[in-house]
Amino acid sequence: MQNKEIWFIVGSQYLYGDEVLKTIEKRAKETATFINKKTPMKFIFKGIVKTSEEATKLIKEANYQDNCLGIVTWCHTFSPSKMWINGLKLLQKPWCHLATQYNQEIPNKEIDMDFMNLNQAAHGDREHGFIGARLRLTRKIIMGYWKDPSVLDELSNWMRVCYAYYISQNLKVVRFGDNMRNVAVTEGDKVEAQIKFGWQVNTWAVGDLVKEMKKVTNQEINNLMATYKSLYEFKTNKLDLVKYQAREEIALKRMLDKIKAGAFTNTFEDLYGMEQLPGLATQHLMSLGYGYGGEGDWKVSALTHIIKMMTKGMKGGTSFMEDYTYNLTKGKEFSLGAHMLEVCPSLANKKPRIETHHLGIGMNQKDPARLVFEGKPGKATVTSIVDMGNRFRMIVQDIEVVKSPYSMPNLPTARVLWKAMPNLKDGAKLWILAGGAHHTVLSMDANASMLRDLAELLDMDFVYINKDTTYDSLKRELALFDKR
Ligand SMILES: [Mn+2]
Repeated sequence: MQNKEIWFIVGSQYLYGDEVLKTIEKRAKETATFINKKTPMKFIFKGIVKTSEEATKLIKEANYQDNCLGIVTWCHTFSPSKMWINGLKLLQKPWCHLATQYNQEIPNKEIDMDFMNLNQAAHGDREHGFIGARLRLTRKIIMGYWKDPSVLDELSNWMRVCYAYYISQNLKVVRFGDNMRNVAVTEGDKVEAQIKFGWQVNTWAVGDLVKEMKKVTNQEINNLMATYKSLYEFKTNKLDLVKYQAREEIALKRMLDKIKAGAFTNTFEDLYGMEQLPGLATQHLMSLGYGYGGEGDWKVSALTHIIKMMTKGMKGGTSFMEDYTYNLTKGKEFSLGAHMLEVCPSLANKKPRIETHHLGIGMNQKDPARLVFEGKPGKATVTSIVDMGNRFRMIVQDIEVVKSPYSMPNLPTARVLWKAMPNLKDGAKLWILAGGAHHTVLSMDANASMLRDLAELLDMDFVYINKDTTYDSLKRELALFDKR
């Protein structure tokens, strides 16, 4: 992410004379230098645009340069928008309109008509905003003083979204085995997903993975076992079962890296030649940033990877998740999320334990080793992508992960307990109404605003269930989507 670039393009015109343009250039450089230090990507000043030709040339260049992941425009003065039309029509990278101005305050004594002409972002932003709206272009609008921490936060998050968009456009997903038999919500149109999101979703034989597993050496397994020992607490003495997961992890990683894939799926219905469903193996791979989806769910696998990349370096955690069971007691309404095995340890509240247990479901011949832990408390989102036939839909819900009052000593899997917004009863009802899946990405780093921006860039419908969402408002929103 640090090596990628966001280009800063400043709009103006010749009307105010050379002095004004020189001042703007000086200030634009100062602004770019400041923002560059406070945000996760390189923020590079690319020039003052004064004519249609200049705008078009810069935007073509932004499209062409792989390292440029988006452009930020600022109208220090009034910049007539007809000169932006030809350029913006060609724009293929994310666009942010930064509505800011150089000075924070109106200088009471100094202000005169020269000052007004130099500092007229309020004027310029409206002209610039109109052409974005008129061209029906997807754009992020950030308004506020450029040194304000909240503006820099918004800008940083938007840069992360640009990175997520870039990751999405280049993502390969490896599927071992097909979708779980008869399941609908995990299905989808892979061709449309590649057109819209860029995802290349392809299948690979489980037998190829087994072949790769056979090539893994004892030395490689011992090295990974040492890593496991440094990260996790061993609560089993069946080391052979754990070593088998290490073998699976090494083989999986090797295949993914060879193909340059960032995400994978498998299914307990197709484990030919394997003794265990990858549990610990998948969990550790997720903690390294790989996406995962159970039961062939390539949509959630891709999304797990994208959100992990988008939130790289942030402090929370992100995982593949599944809604399992409820606590419906009044005043203690919770959702319990988990999976058979595969929850990412980035959500753990303390050192995860490696345990081995029987897993009745699927083709397991031996007890799969897995990480068991409880999720750390805090605000989070759960996100699902479903295929509605003519459109993809992203559904996001705000949740709050709580410290569990239940120790659940017989539950042999990682688990996360949360309160859904606006409350469990309405939250689950709204989720069901919108058609959200049981598989989600739970993230303690990605907020709804980032996910909304991502959904918009990827051209899908966005449903946000939060503390203020009502049944009536969501009904109306969904009716609008269905008209598309
Ligand atoms: Mn599942």
